[in-house]
Amino acid sequence: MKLHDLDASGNCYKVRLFAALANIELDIEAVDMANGAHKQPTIVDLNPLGQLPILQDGKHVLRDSQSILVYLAGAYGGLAWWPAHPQGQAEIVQWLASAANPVPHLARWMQRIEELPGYLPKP
Ligand SMILES: N[C@@H](CCC(=O)N[C@@H](CS)C(=O)NCC(=O)O)C(=O)O
Repeated sequence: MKLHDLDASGNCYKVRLFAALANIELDIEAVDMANGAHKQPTIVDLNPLGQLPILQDGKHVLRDSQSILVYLAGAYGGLAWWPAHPQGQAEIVQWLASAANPVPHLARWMQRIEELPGYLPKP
């Protein structure tokens, strides 16, 4: 199973971290993003967005870190990582959605917390 990867990428790191935790072996293929390799046909044919990570499992190609995490957990992680019941699955997707865009989410949470009376001291 091949992961088209960028060492410095947080989205790629999520996938590498989970694979390590769940003992899933990945063949890591470094993509030379600094020289534009992610916009070349080798990558764009797999992901028209020209973004990393991309997972290739045989003929199966996935192009988003959240979907790759769900796939790895469901296909290889076992029940410890991907429960059988919809409630547990939905809770996992809920956290993946929150983590998908951490900076805007964090800004919104901070704004809401500030609006709660007495929660934070006013400067
Ligand atoms: N939603 C995607 C975002 C992927 C993404 O933004 N990847 C960055 C590296 S962290 C990238 O490839 N950027 C290059 C570009 O957008 O041209 C995911 O979660 O995998």
